[in-house]
Amino acid sequence: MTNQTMTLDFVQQRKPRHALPRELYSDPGVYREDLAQLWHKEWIFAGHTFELEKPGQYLTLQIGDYPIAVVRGTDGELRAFHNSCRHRGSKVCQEASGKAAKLVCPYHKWTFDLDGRLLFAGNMGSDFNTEGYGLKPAHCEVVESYIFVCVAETAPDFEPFREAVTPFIAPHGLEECKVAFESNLIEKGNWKLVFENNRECYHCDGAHPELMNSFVENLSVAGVADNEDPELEAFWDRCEAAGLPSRMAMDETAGQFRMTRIPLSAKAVSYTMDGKPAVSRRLDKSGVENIGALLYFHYPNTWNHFLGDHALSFRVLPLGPDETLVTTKWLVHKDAQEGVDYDLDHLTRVWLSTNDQDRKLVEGTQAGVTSPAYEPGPYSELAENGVCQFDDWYCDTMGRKLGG
Ligand code: 3BY
Ligand code: FES
Ligand code: FE
Repeated sequence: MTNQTMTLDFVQQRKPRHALPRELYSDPGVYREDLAQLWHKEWIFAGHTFELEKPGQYLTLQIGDYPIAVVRGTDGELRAFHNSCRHRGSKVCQEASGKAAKLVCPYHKWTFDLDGRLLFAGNMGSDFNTEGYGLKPAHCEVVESYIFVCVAETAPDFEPFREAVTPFIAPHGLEECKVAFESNLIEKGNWKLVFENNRECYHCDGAHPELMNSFVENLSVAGVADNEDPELEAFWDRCEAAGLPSRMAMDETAGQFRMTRIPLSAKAVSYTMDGKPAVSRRLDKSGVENIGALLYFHYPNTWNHFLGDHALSFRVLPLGPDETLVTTKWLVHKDAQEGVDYDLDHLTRVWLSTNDQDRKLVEGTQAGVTSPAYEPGPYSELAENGVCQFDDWYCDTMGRKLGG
């Protein structure tokens, strides 16, 4: 059986409103298909434009099999390249991020311009033509500071997502941001367990004491409760009147992305231990003090929170069938000074704790679903519709791509 037919089999075996069959979380052949059909084909969030402000600044990431470098050119353009030298294949940019006048391969010093052209290759003889040996480009799009990369030959249409997400993020002033702190967490679990865990807060009361100071799960926001919630409606009206789109918008085609604004708990305006702002300099210009949290996700690799005083971006990258890298960035106004406008511990405590608690939950689940005795259990009608929506997206998308 090929990886394709095996993966399609397991996708079709999935019981509606139940967790996925074990193999979808652990089988190396399924993992290869996840890479082939999703990670090597979809738009993947790489980082933010404000991390690459100056010409020559670059960041690198690994998208499945593909090492990628995103580089700011001398012309101000951002470009994504396959980070594989056209001589004998060495990674050209070896650091997670950096700045260089030219991209010099560390192996035999082939030297590439910031736009990818090969400028210099020593000892190659006088009739060696550098043309045709430039770094191979990958697709690259930017929306409201979010850099997305696609390694497929033909990329999916980026425009529907751009159109939907722009009005939500634009008022949050992301172009005026900097990264105050970054954490990189390796979770010993399949990437789908990482995302499933993010799509529910059924576990939050028991697992996230720090987050629960400010976060309340609102089932109406999750799209579960049929009855209208007058308080939520009033909150949305107030935010929208101040120019902040808030009512949930879901990708109607495939359910690949969603935006919604949620109120925080009564006395909280930020994800801090005391609920007070972590940063004195605000990001948005709405003039409304309590704007809750704007949440947006884009499958398969990012979820985000935008608050009045700071924002958080999360990037998921698979490292293997049972290993996933989660990168979290705490974004603050670029003029905010550490120690003056914010205290790093006050800013990061809640999500550093929450991420680590989630890591343990994911790792425990990976260990449990690998058991031959594991049987996919039912999702809560009330509290697990988000997880179910993620699994539906995964199974529908894989089914469609594998011709099921
Ligand atoms: O990011 C979300 O969608 C929220 C935050 C915590 C859990 N989850 C439901
Ligand atoms: Fe890059 Fe040789 S592999 S210069
Ligand atoms: Fe959690």
